[in-house]
Amino acid sequence: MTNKTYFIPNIHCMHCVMHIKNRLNEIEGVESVEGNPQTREIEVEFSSPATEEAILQALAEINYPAEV
Ligand SMILES: [Cu+2]
Repeated sequence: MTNKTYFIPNIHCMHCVMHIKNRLNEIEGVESVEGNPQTREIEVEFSSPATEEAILQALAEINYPAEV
């Protein structure tokens, strides 16, 4: 299990966090997604077959790119 925290500048509110959660939970292997609209951070727990690359790509696709 890998645990990663991403800073996502485009997060403005809980709605943004929910949108991100829904999208990342579609990825097979993503175990949990927690987000904080105040810090604009998303914490993702995942394991195979999910990859960090797939998570970063999904975030970019919905216009919430992570700052890495
Ligand atoms: Cu929002």
